[in-house]
Amino acid sequence: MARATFSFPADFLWGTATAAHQVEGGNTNNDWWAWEQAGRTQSPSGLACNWWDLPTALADLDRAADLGTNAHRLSLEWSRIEPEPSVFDEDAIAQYRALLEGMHGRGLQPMVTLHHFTNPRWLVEKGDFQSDVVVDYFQRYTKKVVEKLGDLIPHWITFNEPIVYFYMRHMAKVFPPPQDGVGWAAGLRGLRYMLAAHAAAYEAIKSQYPHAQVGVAKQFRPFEAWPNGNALDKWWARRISWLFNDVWMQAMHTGRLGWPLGRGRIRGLAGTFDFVGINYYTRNFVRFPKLETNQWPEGTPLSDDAYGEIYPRGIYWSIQQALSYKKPIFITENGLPDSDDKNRSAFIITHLHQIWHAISFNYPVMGYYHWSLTDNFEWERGWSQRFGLYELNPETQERTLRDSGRLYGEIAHARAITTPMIERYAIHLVPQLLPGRK
Ligand code: IFM
Repeated sequence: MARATFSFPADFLWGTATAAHQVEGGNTNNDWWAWEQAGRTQSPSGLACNWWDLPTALADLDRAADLGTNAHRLSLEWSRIEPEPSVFDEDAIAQYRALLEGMHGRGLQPMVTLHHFTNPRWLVEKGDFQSDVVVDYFQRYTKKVVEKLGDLIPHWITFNEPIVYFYMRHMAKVFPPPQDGVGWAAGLRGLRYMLAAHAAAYEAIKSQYPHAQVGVAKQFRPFEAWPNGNALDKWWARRISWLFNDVWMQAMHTGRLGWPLGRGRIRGLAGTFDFVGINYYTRNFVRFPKLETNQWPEGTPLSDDAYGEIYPRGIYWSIQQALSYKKPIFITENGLPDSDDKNRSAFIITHLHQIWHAISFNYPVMGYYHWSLTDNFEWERGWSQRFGLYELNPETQERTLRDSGRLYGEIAHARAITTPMIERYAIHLVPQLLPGRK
């Protein structure tokens, strides 16, 4: 049988993704640091990947460029840029400028996230997303970033995974809480202020850089009723799916609040996204009346730590969900914890194959950012999960390219998945991806 090559468009962006608190280290001025010191994470972030040391960060960007990637997504740490209310740290901003220039110099197009799960401590004291003051503060922080760094940023993400943030803070209670408390009602209030803050940031960016592309990194996830579930389980799965996948997107799309956010409109919110950012990891099975089950039917392929099911078809499903917004689509995160690197190569091939399939139907998927470049600090899970294309030893700071990292590099260089790659890195996929090949 002839060799198959799954080719991607020449202008497709091949990237990796990181977030400030997960890589920088020494972020003492935000709510996570305090949470870690209180023993609420499996281990503290510590020095993380030492990215606040500029040469170390640039050396990792060299590694990203060596892989053949041409894009990188990172986030800015608000508590470094604005360490006290309305006091901006010009040195910190200059360091981010050097980092972004370093990306351009290496041929890596920046995608920059303004808020990735962390809040300055002073903002927490003011009630963070429980208080309307957050909208003005977030807009002022954004304006400062736009003024100082906007010329270097073609793609912006205002918020990372707002619904995950809501769930982890207010329902699972494993992320640092707002001072005024957690729970369903507080969480929904927080989401409304996040939507308003997103709209304010969108306006701040677009008024200075009308051609900048602005979006949200929204986690998408299929929720299905447990196999053999009854009608109530199926109804419940649809409700959870609506809450997780649609509520935020619909609000941003229409500017109107629907169940369960409330009623009415948020001024300036409608249509405030130029692309859909999809973070995709896994699928869940649910049973009424639980919000999420960390259980899977017998035989389900799982990643380390039962972080989630390995379900490549779900990325295709997510792309289909995003299509209804009629905007370009970026896969802003996708990856898995796999410390022995036993599943990551097949994971990368099968997920990219699903994206290739979507592109072959002219679905507008413009780029893919693998989570993550190196192992990093994984929030409440500390250092227990390893998502890196590069293995990182947090004690010695030594980096080692994993086989799956080598594969991702070969794919990014070739702009394609080829038959020899499949045979070399994940031979068991041959019958599925190359039927008929001996
Ligand atoms: O590390 C996180 C990231 O911060 C948000 N999306 C999921 C990743 C893996 O857990």
